[in-house]
Amino acid sequence: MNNQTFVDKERQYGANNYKPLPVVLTRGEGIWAWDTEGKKYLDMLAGYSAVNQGHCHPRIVAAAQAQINRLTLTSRAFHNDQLGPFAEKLALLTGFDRVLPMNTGAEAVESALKIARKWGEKVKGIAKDRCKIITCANNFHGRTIGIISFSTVEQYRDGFGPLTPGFVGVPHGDIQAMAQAIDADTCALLVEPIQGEGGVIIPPDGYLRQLRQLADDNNILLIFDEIQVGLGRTGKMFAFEHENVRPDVLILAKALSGGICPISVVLAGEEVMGVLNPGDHGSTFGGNPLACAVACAALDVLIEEKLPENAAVVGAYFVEKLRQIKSPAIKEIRARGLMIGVEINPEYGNGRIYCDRLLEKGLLCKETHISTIRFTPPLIITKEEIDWALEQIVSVF
Ligand code: PXG
Repeated sequence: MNNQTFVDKERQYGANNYKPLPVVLTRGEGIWAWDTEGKKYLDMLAGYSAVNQGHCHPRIVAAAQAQINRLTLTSRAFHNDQLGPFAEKLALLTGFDRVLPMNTGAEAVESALKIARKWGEKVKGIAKDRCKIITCANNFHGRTIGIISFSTVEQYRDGFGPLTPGFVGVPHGDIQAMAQAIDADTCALLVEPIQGEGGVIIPPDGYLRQLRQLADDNNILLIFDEIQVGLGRTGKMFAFEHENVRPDVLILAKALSGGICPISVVLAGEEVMGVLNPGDHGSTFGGNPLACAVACAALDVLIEEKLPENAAVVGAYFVEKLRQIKSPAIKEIRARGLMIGVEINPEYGNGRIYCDRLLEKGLLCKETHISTIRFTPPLIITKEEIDWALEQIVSVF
């Protein structure tokens, strides 16, 4: 069967909630992926940063294979011998006391919101059903009804009401607006340290530190969603390290499994996670031994292969070369590590047109918010491979 056969089957039988580029992938290895007709592509999207370790990393695959032959799911009705060691590894890596395992990013965000509200009521003493959480305009935290209730993208909300109350939005990067939105019922601030899906939007220097201060001054939890920017992407293991601050609650997903299976976590200190008691929250697949074994290997690869460090070095090189491209089509380049956004000048077409051309040249890219192309390859990429990608990018621009 050729590419078109698979496209047609998806169109006929699948829900129509995506508009993929016309490529059908069948195999991946490292930074490369192949379509069903044998054409090879450099993956510049890396599963929206889920594949930071590269496709089918041999060490993570081996961990998955070993575990899949032994035990895959126990439910949390019983203990398993993978969850404890995984939680320990992550707690030691991040410095948080406790780990709540879930599956998708959106589930972990929902879980963090629940924890923050319960902390607000039971610890801070906010009246029942009064807790308020402040979020940022242009955010992306997932697709559940709770989360779309504070999205500022009309399409994500339209038709899905009634939406959930209890959220207040302020512009991302505007500390004054954040300060003004706080009142006695505020239990948490939910922020992406860099907005990914929002178009690689980097807040002003000092913003994260100012958020920390605001949260401390007002007895409010600071929650960072590092689902997309965490785990090495920005040149540090976590994006908050760029400003030497720590959130009270950290949410991770995507690259936690290197793209092999869904696994997400909420991390917090004892006094915050301590609000959860048996029966308060859960998930059939959350903390399953297969995902935990995979995540342990995926974390080992990030650390031992020094992928955050590589993202810093190769990312700086990539951006320097991108900035040398003299094209009126490029409006702005925003980047940190290997989290790179190239905004297209609207007079020169939308991002999709460029992604279609880059696809022909062998680069898998996806636009976000119409005008921004993300270059977020696996963090294992080398300068030589970047040079090849640059030749293709230059020829398109
Ligand atoms: N937070 C951030 C910062 C994200 O980038 C999520 C939460 C939600 O994760 P899950 O695992 O529930 O998708 C994301 C996801 C898509 C898509 O196709 C998702 C993301 C980016 C681009 C496309 O739904 N990010």
